[in-house]
Amino acid sequence: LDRIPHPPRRVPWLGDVLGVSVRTPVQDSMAIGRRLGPVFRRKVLGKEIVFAWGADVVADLCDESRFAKHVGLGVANLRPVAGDGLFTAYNHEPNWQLAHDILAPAFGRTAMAAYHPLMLGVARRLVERWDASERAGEAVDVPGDMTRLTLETIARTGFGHDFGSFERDRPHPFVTAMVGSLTFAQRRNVVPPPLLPLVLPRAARRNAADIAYLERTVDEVVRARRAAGVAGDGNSDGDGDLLDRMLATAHPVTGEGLSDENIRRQVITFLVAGHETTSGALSFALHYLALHPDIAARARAEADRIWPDGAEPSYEQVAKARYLRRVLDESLRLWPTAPAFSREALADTELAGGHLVRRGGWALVLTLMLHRDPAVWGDRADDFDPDRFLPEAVRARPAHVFKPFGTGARACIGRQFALHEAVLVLGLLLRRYDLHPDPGYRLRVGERLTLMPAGLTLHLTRRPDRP
Ligand code: MNH
Repeated sequence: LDRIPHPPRRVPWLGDVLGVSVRTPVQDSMAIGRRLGPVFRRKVLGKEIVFAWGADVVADLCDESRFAKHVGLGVANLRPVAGDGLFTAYNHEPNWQLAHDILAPAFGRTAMAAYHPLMLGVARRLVERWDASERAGEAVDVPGDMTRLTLETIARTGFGHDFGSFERDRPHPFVTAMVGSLTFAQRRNVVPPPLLPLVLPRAARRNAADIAYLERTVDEVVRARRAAGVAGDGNSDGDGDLLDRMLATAHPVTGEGLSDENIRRQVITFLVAGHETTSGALSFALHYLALHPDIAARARAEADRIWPDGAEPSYEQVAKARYLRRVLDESLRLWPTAPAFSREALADTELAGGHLVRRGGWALVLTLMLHRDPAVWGDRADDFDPDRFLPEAVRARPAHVFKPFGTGARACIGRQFALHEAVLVLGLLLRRYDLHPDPGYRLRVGERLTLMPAGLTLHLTRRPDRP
């Protein structure tokens, strides 16, 4: 540990607090990491945290034979909300494997094809809203509207629930409560938990109320489904949506099902994880498309080619939008909306650069910086260029340098869901509108464990030749 560089001025007791911002911890770490190099440490309240972003070190940390997910920092701080739900479960908790086995088929091809018409239906609601803004000559609130879209999408496809986000002027209280508890979880990294009620009494009370609201909401969703009748026959490849599977499916081998308390944690997990990061990814992509008309034109030409005459995209056609997918990948490279993940050593081992790690020792992978490592991405790594994801360019790069969805057994279960939804929506929007940036807007990235372009608005004009 002694060989790993840390910021020069350490304050007794508090550690490396100089220059630390509670609001943007990941972007702060990026600034520090640029100075200190591919592996560095920061001491926060007596806890030494090792950060890694160099491609060779991260490749080691992604080696599943030596490392596994570590539930630490922000993820651990979400345990009061998400408990042993899939995202926050410890590797050794039996509910992780059980829920993974029961829910994985909900993200297979057959299930995804069934979500497609529901996703289209939600996208139509967004288009109605954007049409109205366009007619009124008003700018659209991109993160706000992408959050409406992605929340409705996961709620309807996964749970048959309608939050009515498009009928509301303000965010749904579920979103407000979620943002509150994510922000609080982020703050808990810099205030020791026992002190929280003392230092932030109002925030701690607010957080308890937020969690209670999230729980009441999901309990109501589950109650309504039980009352309406659960589909499926207890067979893991049976039909039904995510909630049906949670309620009715028994494990294919053991016959075990999820407990009521665990289902509550899974529903919160999926409603949050299933929309927040996709919303950010879509928002960043729209930001870059508006700034780069040439790239938008190429993406639009592809959308026009795949879906001519204003026809509605079919499930299979979405996967054919390779350029749109590259736009999305490039947005997730520059701003991976889940900007970090942690890995712990399964046994004593050594990292590239000669750093020894003890069994149980862990490091935070700064995906945000890995994705800009000049050794991999060149000296123009901060520029937006979707052609970095041309197949031959991808093949020329080493493995483990692009990790927006994490890695290994605990990587994102919703990856295909997010990519399908995002490509579909970007295609529909580009086909219908020209996007114009607000000339006064400078990208500001807000953090609440996840990343979001703060205050992003766009002006729209309908394309004249499009129905
Ligand atoms: Mn998602 C895990 C990023 C969309 C549900 N997700 C992860 C991890 C990352 C991630 C990174 C791994 C975290 C870690 O190692 O600690 N997820 C994303 C991004 C998007 C995304 C960038 C969109 C873009 N995620 C989605 C969607 C869903 C979802 C959509 C659900 C429909 N994600 C999850 C779940 C996990 C997860 C559940 C936990 C999986 C596990 O540990 O088994």
